[in-house]
Amino acid sequence: MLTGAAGGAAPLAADLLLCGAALVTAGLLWRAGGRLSGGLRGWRLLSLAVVLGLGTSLSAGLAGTPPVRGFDVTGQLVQLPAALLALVAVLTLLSPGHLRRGGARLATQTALFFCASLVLAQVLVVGPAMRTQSLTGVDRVVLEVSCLVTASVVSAVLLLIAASPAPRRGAGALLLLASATWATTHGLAIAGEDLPLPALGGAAPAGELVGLLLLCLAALREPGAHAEAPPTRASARLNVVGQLLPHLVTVAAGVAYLGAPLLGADPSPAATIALLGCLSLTAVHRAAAARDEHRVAARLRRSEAHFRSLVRSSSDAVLVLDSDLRISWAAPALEPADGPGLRGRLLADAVHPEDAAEVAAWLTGDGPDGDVLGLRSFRLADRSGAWRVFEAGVSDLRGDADVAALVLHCRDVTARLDREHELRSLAFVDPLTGLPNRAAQRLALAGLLAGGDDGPTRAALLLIELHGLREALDNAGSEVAETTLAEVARRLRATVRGEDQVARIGTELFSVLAHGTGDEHDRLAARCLAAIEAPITTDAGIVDLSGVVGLAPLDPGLSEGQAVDRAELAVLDARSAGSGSVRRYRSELSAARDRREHLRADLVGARERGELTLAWQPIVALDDQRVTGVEALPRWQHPLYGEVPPEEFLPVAARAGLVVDLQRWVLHEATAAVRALPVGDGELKLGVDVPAAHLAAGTLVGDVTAALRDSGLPPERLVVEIAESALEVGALADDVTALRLMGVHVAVDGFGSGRSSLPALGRLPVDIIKLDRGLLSRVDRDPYSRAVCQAVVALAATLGVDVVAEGVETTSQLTVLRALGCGYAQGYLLSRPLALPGLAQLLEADTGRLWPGLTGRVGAS
Ligand code: G
Ligand code: MN
Repeated sequence: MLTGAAGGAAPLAADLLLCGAALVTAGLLWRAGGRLSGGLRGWRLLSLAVVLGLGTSLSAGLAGTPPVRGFDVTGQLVQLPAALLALVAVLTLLSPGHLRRGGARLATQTALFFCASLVLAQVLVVGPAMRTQSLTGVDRVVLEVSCLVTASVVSAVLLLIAASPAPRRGAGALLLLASATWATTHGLAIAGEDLPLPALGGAAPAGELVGLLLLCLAALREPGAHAEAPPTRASARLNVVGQLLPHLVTVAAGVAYLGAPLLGADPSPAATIALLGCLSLTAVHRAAAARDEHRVAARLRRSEAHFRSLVRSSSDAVLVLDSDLRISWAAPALEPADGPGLRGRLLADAVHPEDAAEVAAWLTGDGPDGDVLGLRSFRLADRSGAWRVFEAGVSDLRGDADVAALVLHCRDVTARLDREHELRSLAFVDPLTGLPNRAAQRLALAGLLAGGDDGPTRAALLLIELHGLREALDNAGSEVAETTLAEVARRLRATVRGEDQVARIGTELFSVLAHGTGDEHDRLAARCLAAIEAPITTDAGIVDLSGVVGLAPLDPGLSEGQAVDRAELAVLDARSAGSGSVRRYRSELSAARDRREHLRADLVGARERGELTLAWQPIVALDDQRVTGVEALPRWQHPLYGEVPPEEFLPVAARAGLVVDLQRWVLHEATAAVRALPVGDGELKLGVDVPAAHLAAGTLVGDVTAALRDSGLPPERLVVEIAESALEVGALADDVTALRLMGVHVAVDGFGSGRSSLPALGRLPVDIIKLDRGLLSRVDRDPYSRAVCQAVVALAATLGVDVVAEGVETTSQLTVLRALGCGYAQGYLLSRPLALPGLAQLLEADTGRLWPGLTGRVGAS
């Protein structure tokens, strides 16, 4: 390893440098070995080999071996152990798995390299050495062995490139360079004698140094634990170089062998044998390679067949398109049985003509970057020529050099679309009756309206509301109700014309889209009612239904929503007219509804805007003709509609949730006003209506208390007037009792207007009865009314309850009431509701007396 040159300062420096370099190299190699996990310790053996080479060279140098240029048997011998150790080290680095996989090809390739190296060694080193130094005996043997070992080391290193994990090939290549440098330096040292090169003296240490440097680099390139990383482009290239090298070296060997005679040297027999070995190994290598290629080709064919059969059997049919969007391959599932196949056709020509443009646009890239993206559907003809719908996704493999195609993965979705269509049609059917449902009715209606005016025959929308179904359900159960509904559907269907649509659009609501002229619709509506009202026989007995019909002609220009709205208004109108009614839509219905809606909107803030006032109607005691009480009546002066009566706006307020607010205002305003009235003995009572909605809100007691507290009006002067129907609600009795305990009087308002019964009178928690206007209207002419009034008055007297007659309009009514013994009266005959100043004036005039004869005088004065 060392130059072995002793004496002189320069060679000593070179030796020292080499020693240092060898030690550093050994250290790096040792460290590289440490990075390997497991048993592989090749790098450490290599490190030992370097140290061993250095040691033997040093000891040989110290022993005083003369510095000989040319073959030095001792020098060769001392280096042999280190070289053998290096061989073992490199072999240890090889991966057995890769060696096995390399098979015969790797073996012959390595043997070829070995033989070619031997030829080169024979021709370039042994030949000249023999010629110039005429070596014999032991020297010759040592030289040959030395050549063999060197060739073995270099061949083993070549194996390291060909048969080790990809990441280690880089280190292997550097190792190969190092070993080649070492072998060349070695060869030059032996054969150099013969060469006329003066610079050779310095070449040996330089070569050694370069070799060590390459070893260092190889140690640094050792990938350690990352040896299993996937191959890179560089490692693949090294693999090719590794396979080519044996052949290149063989060529070099052949050239050297043939060129030697030209230089006047005969190749040795050993060289000839080695060259023949090379030639035969080349043949063997070719055979091994051919066998491998055959095996690979067969495997490729098998896997291709495997994937082809997978594609064939997959339900996802594949189309492969070339760059012109021409079909270069189509899965058999897509190919029609006869006619022109798909292959070779443009996809846009093969699909349904209506889909062609979209497909072409898609495949020419409508993605953001001109990419072909997403799913598209198109139709392709099947074997029988029928169009089937395919949903296709695309893989753009045009950038992949091996494929260079667009691959469409198509799925036949025809069956799914059929199913969806079926489902969609289910969504338009009422499952119970089989009639079209609301959605279908809307569609048909929209269709009719879009059809425009068809002259004198104009369609109409009939809404038919069933009455009595709920009772049937409660009495006989859902099965009977369902049978009944199905029967109604059948009858209605049989009643209308063929082109008319009967639909069930609600639980108890049917609709008919009827064609025909004006009064035909009315007759149809009557026939529908008759069909419903005919008794329906079920398992549970006979079901009697009735109903109402709302009818809205489909005037031109109506929207679908407006038509339905009109028919609904007509139904409401028919409903209020009672079962068995048919009502046509009239514009007044819309006007009334619009008015309700306007009132509802305008009621908010009406009080703040000062539109609400109170009117006061006196109540007169019939015995002394004095005003003993007054009823405060809310009035709404609407800016557009004028005076709106409470009968109209109270229900609106109830629906808008404004009742409590309104009532609080009435209570406060009325109590304060009455408190301020200049009434001498303060006997005047104040009546205030309390609607059912206020009672239901549960705030009545609190509201009354607050009003009395704020105004200072004594509770006994307040009369809360509650409708008879509201009083009967048991849950509210507590509030009424509480009011009476406070001292507030409670009156039943409008007694005798509805379902009043005399026996109930005793149970109502009241101290005043206000006889209804309706009952009084005929009291002077109808003995029956008079008898009822008489009975009420008599009963009230027994119970200790006062009776006020409401709505007294004639003197004869008044006369009768007096005769019956009724205590109090209120009505237009005595006084219309007055504004507060009018009331105050009335109370002052005639010392509070009010009578028909006097009224004239009040008005006159
Ligand atoms: O039952 P109630 O107290 O709510 O009745 C009061 C309503 O009756 C008030 O709106 C009032 O204008 C009205 N009214 C009062 N006296 C008469 C009358 O003599 N004839 C008619 N038709 N209505 C009256
Ligand atoms: Mn009243």
